[in-house]
Amino acid sequence: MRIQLINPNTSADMTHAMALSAQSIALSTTQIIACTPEHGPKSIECAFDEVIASAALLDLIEQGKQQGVDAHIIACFGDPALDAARELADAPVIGIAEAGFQMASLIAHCFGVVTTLSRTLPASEHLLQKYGYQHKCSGVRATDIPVLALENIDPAAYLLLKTECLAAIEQDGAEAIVLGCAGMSSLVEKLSAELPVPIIDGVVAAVKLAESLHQLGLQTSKKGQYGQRVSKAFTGRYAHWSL
Ligand code: 2AL
Repeated sequence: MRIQLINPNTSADMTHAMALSAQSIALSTTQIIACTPEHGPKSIECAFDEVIASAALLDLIEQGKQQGVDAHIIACFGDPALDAARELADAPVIGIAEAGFQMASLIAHCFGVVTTLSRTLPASEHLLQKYGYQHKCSGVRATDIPVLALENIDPAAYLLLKTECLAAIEQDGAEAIVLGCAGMSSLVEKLSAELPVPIIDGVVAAVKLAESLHQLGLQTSKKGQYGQRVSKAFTGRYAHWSL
């Protein structure tokens, strides 16, 4: 099986780190094809970043489709352009936030989310609402650690992250924690060893969901919302999307 793992921000170091996590958990028969867009923000931390990153992300989905990959993963916790990517792709497209919520809800009565900047809290809350997981979520907490500071995280920032996870468990009643950034993928083992509840990284959750869907022969439904996009002309720099 070939899984296209897309980091929608332009930080190649972050792509490399999440690819290592993904490959370490994948079946030996699964190949992870990690990609980074050429154009866009170095990290995705607000709605503006997300919209700008989405165009390049969709180009990568199309590239993966041309290469015949068996699944696409959008490895950013805002699940940017997930619905649009599903319109484009035939193979399953999995967002790491939805994957994290799904896995957490199977092993815990309620889960907490611990994410990066406070300003991303409403975005995470909107996703929980959109996917129907609000009733399973004990709360979303921010660490105010910028996404790029997660690479080579310093001890003070790590302590902050662990402290918010503990607060989610002790104060909010979280029975599992979903990590709210793809950049936290490399920290899941250490956090799991140090905290008393399951810690879920959306990147590896997405890999395992992709493998399951592939083994079951399940593809994106092309009836209704994720059907072929509406055919029309696109102009200017988006002319390549004309259908
Ligand atoms: C993210 C993420 O996963 N990648 C990125 O650039 N920003 N998420 C976040 N909560 O800031």
